[in-house]
Amino acid sequence: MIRGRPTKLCLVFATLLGALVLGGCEGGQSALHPAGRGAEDIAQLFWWMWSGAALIWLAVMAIAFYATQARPEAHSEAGARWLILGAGVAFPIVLLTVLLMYGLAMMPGLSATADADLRIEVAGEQWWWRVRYQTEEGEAVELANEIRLPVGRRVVLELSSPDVIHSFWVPSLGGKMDMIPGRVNQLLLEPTRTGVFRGVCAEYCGSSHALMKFEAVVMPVDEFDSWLAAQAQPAQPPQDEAARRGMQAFARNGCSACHAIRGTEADGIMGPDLTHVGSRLTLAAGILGTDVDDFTHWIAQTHRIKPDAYMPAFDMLPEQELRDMAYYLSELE
Ligand code: HEC
Ligand SMILES: [Cu+2]
Repeated sequence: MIRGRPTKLCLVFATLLGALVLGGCEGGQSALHPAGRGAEDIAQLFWWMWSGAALIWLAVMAIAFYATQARPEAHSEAGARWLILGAGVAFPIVLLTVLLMYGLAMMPGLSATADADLRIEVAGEQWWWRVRYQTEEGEAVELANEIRLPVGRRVVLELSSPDVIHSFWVPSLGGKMDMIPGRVNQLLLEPTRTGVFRGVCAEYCGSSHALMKFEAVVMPVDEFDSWLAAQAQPAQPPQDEAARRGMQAFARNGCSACHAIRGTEADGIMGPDLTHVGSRLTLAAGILGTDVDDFTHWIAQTHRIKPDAYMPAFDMLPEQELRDMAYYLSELE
């Protein structure tokens, strides 16, 4: 009676913990809800390993129960030796070899990057993602913190970094790959369904490492093509007086030293390309939305939002000037 209670408590606790942990796996950032070929393979490997571990755990518990409760008297030494040799040496060797083979056999498929339908360069910056598409006309389209992919196509990401090591990971779409200065690592993604999936930096890269996310948007092929064609266009000129004031303030305050807006004088390369920044899903690498308030907030409170970001905060500017710039940028769709 008394023996039973802690076991029951443990069970309840384990179930609750399990529910909590698995509950965190819902949504667009889950390796257990794969939306890409690589992620499917990896999830399958995970479930094999999980089920195997669960079975072995149950067997060990059963043997322990048998030896301590069901037949607590002394067991023969010969029997114990066989158990150790069989279950402790032979069984793990066989099982781990099988698992290793299974895992190794999976690797060529995950890293076959030769025949890609599309190549996208992605650089890990401190603390955002520079994304570059090479269009057929030869002009590069650059954007930030958003990677759009056509569903069902083999896309190879060419991953690099100008300074420190980052790690690129969209759990729902595929495996994780480091971005290492001086190298280009290739990662194959083959999305199998449309949707918006969350990506993160999975390697500590400095103070704002945790504020470095992005959206991977998987679209139907024709929608993807028209999206890319729209992104290749230069920025639309200001449509009204407030936007014109915003554009002038942008030039006057030196924003163009770091930011490019194709079709205008702004051609800085240190920060994100802002040509179509108003069309993006997030600002500042998944931290803010993209309405006028978000832009104003970012431009004035840069370091409150993202400590140590390589952009000066402009909180000394008059409110109206900030809002004009914010409005101008939010209209760049
Ligand atoms: C010294 C270079 C520098 C200057 C000057 C600068 N920025 Fe930035 N800006 C950056 C960097 C770097 C980032 C990326 C920060 C991050 O997310 O970590 C950034 C991000 C942004 C973003 C978010 C873009 C995105 O896609 O997430 C906006 C909007 C922006 N800057 C507007 C401005 C405006 C407006 C000015 C002028 C008032 C300005 N910046 C001046 C370097 C600069
Ligand atoms: Cu990083």
